[in-house]
Amino acid sequence: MKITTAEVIVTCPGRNYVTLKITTDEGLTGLGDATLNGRELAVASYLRDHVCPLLIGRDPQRIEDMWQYLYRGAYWRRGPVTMTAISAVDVALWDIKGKAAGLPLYQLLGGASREAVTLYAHADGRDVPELLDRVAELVEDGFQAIRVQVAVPGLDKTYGVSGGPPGTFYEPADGRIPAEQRWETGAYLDFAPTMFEAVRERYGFDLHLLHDVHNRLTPVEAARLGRSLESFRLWWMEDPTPAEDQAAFGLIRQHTVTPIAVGEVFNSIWDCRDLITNRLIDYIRTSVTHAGGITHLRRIFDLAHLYGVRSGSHGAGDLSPVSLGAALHVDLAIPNFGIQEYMGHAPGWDDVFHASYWREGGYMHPGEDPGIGVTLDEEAAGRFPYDPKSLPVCRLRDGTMHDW
Ligand code: KDG
Ligand code: MG
Repeated sequence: MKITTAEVIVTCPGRNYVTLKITTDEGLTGLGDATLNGRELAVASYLRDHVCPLLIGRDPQRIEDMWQYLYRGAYWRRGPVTMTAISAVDVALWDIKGKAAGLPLYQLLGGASREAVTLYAHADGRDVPELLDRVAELVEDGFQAIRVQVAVPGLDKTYGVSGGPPGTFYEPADGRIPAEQRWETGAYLDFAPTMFEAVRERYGFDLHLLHDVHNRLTPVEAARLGRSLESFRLWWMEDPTPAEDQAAFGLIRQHTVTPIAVGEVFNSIWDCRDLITNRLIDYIRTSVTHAGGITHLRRIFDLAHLYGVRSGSHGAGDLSPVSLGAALHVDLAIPNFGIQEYMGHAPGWDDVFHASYWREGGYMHPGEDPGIGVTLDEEAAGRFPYDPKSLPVCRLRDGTMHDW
């Protein structure tokens, strides 16, 4: 079998998505998600200009060799743009392999280790009563694990708060130029326990609660937050500090037993290694789209398994349905699956993408179609042209740049 074409499709059915489509001389096609939110065209160019020409004529069945060829073969390697491009090729080749075998991908990964994939959904509120209403809707819908985010009183905008119904798409902001948000750590640290207190008071401890700090704290502030939330028994506290400084997690760990999840911006096993092997985190958030595709993500999860760390893949709405489909196959197969983020996709996504995956309450399954089970209607994709957007940036009250 040989690759005959490799095309990049950029479309915006509610959000911008970049999809790689690989076709073979046997008429099989495979899709991979190449979306890097707010930097979509950088990956599209990396693929079109530097990667696609290398694929033509190669054997799509040699997935591991292709991965090594694109990773080791590039002197300027790693980084989000390169690794998102490699991920897309890898996922598209697994899609082809599944179709060639006539099997859903999870069967090629060793078969199902569970009946379905447990999800966590997003609830947010402009205040605590609004959060409680959103949580109620999700509980009604069957979710047993919910990420909760509430606007910090006194701040104009808080990360993760849309004020809309569950799954509302609050990022990116308005256009090419990033919106600027203000941040006040003290107000957040004082306020955070009150939202968990309210949810626990209403729902007791049957519901799993998660929270994304989104890199806003210093290590000692994160330690204080983790400790202040211990009695609410979170499933995890995500990205408490920016993960460039990995030794910081040792400090957080010394002070709190609130579980920690990190890694949605990681691109390779090298980013994850120290946090995993030093047992500084409990969940690794790497995704099939940004951490080298199925081939590399499995390697990360295998390492994590040795150290009792479980998966908790990033699944925000800026990762495409192709990404979600691929993630569900991995989630179903690996031994150390933890939880899968589920945000859903903007209304209209299914005009462009068709998926065999299905959801029942708080569970999903990738379906039984051969390969990944997600297809793209190119004619429909053409009706939703690229719409340039940027993620916001964040400053402290005095104007100092901070982490968003
Ligand atoms: O593109 C950035 C988003 O995917 C990110 O802000 C969402 O942190 C996020 C999450 O946990 O879903
Ligand atoms: Mg996050």
